[in-house]
Amino acid sequence: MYASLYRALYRIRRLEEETARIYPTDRIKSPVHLSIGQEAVAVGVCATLQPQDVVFGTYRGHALYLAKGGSMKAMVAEMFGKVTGCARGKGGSMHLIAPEVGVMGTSAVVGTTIPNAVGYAYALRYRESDSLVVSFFGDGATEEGVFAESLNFAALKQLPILFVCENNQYAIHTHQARRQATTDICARVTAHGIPAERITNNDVLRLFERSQAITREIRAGHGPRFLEVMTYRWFEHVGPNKDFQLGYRSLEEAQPWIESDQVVRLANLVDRPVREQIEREVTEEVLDAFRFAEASPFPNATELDADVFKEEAACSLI
Ligand SMILES: Cc1ncc(C[n+]2csc(CCOP(=O)(O)OP(=O)(O)O)c2C)c(N)n1
Ligand SMILES: [Mg+2]
Repeated sequence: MYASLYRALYRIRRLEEETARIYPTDRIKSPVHLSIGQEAVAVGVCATLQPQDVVFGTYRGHALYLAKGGSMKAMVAEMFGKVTGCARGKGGSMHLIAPEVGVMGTSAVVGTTIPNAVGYAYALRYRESDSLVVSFFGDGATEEGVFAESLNFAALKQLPILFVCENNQYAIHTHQARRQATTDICARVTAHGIPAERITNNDVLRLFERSQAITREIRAGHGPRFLEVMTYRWFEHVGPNKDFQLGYRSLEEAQPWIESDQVVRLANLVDRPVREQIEREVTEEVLDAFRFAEASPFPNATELDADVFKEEAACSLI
């Protein structure tokens, strides 16, 4: 298990490091919100999901898309704006989607995929499916009105959904304590009748263990659950650089998170030959994905208004 968790973490880290390296060349045509430092959240939860389970996420979605099984080639091509991208080059990094593996959508508009996820969970309940939905969002999204509405409805209908708040403590440059009158997000959630718990330290193994137990309960029909995972973004809010010189946060604050890097932690739990093989394979996969994106064509101009509106609901996964 350590080897598979390490591979999942390392894939995301290497992909995003390469993204940061390439970004200044302007071959990537969309903004990028890196998740370096936060990989454990998507990996720890997704490792406990079944293929037919679905996830919804945010513009900081590289980690989630990859952890749930999205194609790396299609993701990099999407960032390059190429027709081989997962949204045929129209969505960019902030709108990754791979319904074939249960990545139902990520969005730039804060909080908007939370009610989408609840709606999907309602459909699952209606169809008596034993799949479940996981809704990932940031601490900032918990300030959106639709967050409270979604919790209420999910609790009322006892829907098969796990809410995962990736609490990196910042919404762009503003700390949670300067935005929220009560920063205890779990307390606000339990007030809606949903059991909630906090993982305080980005611990991928603890998260895996808790997510396994919690998803089992959801699948058994016990209704929605909530996990708040404390984590930390190492890079700037958007873009390929570090931003500790800006003054809204300090390198000292980041240091404990960097020292407890879950990628390094898992690397140390895997035998050296296995680790080296994983690193070789992943590095080749990452370089291959960038070569694929580079070699792919841009969409034809005739595609401009294709796939932007669909009359029938896509329910093939339900
Ligand atoms: C509805 C809406 N309001 C404001 C914004 C501007 N905005 C973009 S990212 C962001 C911060 C969100 O922070 P959080 O949810 O904690 O996610 P993180 O970036 O930390 O992953 C804001 C306010 C937006 N995109 N959508
Ligand atoms: Mg945040």
